[in-house]
Amino acid sequence: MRIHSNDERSTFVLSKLPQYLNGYGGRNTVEFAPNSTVSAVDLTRFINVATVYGPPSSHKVTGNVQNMTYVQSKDNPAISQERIRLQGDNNTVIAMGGSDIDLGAGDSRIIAQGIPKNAKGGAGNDLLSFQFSPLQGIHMAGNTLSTIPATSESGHMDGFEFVQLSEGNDKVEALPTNSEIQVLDLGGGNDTASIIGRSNFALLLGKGRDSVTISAQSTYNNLHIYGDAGPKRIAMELQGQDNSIVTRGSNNDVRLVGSVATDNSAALALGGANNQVELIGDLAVDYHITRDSGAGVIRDDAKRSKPLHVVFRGTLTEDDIKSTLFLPIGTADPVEVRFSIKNENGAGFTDTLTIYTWPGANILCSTEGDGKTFRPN
Ligand SMILES: [Ca+2]
Repeated sequence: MRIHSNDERSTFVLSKLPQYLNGYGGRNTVEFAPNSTVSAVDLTRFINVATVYGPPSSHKVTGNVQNMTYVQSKDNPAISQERIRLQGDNNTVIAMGGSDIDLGAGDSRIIAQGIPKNAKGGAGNDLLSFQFSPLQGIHMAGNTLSTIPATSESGHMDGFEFVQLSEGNDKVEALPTNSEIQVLDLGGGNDTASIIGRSNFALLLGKGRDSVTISAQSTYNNLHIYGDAGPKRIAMELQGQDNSIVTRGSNNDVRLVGSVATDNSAALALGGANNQVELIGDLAVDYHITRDSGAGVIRDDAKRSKPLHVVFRGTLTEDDIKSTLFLPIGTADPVEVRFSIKNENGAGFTDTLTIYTWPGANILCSTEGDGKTFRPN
């Protein structure tokens, strides 16, 4: 059987697999009829077809295709046994839970509706997305995936550089230290993440009231956390260098704990006002602050010998900064260093950063506006 169509947007409803089907122009769709008994689908038989809805009885899907979306049939529970083996770039598989998918070479994605039994990204940059999944939470231990709360649903994943969660309130635990994940995107919503730190990794918190714990099982560097609007509560155990936390909303609560095993460093740029930072142990911190940052507080536990570097960003110059030092009254009291930033119209100082630290603490300041470096007095 050979089928040709000249329509811009055609839908072909098939009961059997054609020798080939060419949709020509437009974005064409292939569907299999509910009574179709096709058990193996070769996607290369569909030319100029953007989307294929799988047959209800399929067990095997293959093809070296590009820019194609394959949607698993929802109607047949046997579909959870489906084996999908693709090659090529920019393909999308919309998969029900339990499926067995290998995206092969090329950059492609799985939009998962549940935990896949087996998901392989293969070579290229691949995305495993739970953006539209009804799951409340995902647990990743090694390369094993399971649900939170725990059910019998579990699966295997590897070869995914990007993992994406939903716009709802997600929960994610652990992170496979032996996987290729570079970016974990929690999406919007009030998310909770408990993650083992790994190098060259970005955690995107999106909007919402998120709560994150990063623990260290071994040294890691270049772990970066980005938060959009909404208060973030972040506890991070550092064991390595060049890590960072950047947020855009106010009322963040950040706790950094430095491991004794390594030199530790992190840069903080917390958006908005009323940020609370706690520094535990020996770690170098660059704290970035801008005008209109409101009040912020840094509490230092005194064990740190590495510098705390306050970087005044934007047009701020040394003349815009006033520092005040309050010496401790009792031996158990901290030194208080308070920075105030001059208003834009020059009428007084308002936005303040208060640092509670200890005598001898290494505090350094610099301004972007005039490029000066100074110490508080
Ligand atoms: Ca989310």
